[in-house]
Amino acid sequence: MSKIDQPILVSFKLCPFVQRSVITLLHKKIDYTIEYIDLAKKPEWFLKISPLGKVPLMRVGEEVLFESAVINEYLDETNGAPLLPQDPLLKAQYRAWIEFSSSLNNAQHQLTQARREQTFRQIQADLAKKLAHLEHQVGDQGFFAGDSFSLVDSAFAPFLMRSQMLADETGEDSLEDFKKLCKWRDNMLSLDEVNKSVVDDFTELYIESFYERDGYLVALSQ
Ligand SMILES: N[C@@H](CCC(=O)N[C@@H](CS)C(=O)NCC(=O)O)C(=O)O
Repeated sequence: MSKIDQPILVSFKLCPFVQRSVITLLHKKIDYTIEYIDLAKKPEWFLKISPLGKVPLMRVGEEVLFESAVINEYLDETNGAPLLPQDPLLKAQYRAWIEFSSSLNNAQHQLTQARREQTFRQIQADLAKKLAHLEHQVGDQGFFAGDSFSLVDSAFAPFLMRSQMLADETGEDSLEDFKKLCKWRDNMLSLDEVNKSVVDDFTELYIESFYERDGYLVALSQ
């Protein structure tokens, strides 16, 4: 594929939604170009083509795609073996869990931003309820379902990766009561497409982002 035909992923280094698309691109061995922007200073050209002003955004020739779940389905449908089931009911359920994963990304982000202990603990308790639903749903072989990778795995892997980093940094692991989720996380973190889906200094950047915020997590880390 010539460089001109490659999809261009417009990105932000810390964004878990961007990371989902990178995982899918890597898993499917699709050549792509990545272009980072500063979300605090969104460039004019980006604002012109991004209806929500959010990343990821994917340029395919003259066309623009937005929303990570949609980008991932496009990548899936146009490259290799499908990562969603064919059965309409099962496929709808997978899509529902992909949507659910977004709420975990948001809760995790709020955890890193909470300033007061009370707010932090409330977000943590809400997150634990969501994780209990997920534990009930997820398979026991290190993938969302069965023994193979699906778009649900790319959707959750960024959350799982960050949960490990937060546990390492603070000593509090939001997944500790959930055996299958821990197994899923371990397996996701052993995959090349997951490990290579972030920049080399991602851990430092991620940890730095919540130290900059100086929220309750910082107190926990000390
Ligand atoms: N539902 C969107 C969420 C994307 C999203 O929230 N991206 C964040 C960065 S992680 C963003 O671009 N925020 C910029 C803003 O809201 O101004 C998706 O799945 O692509």
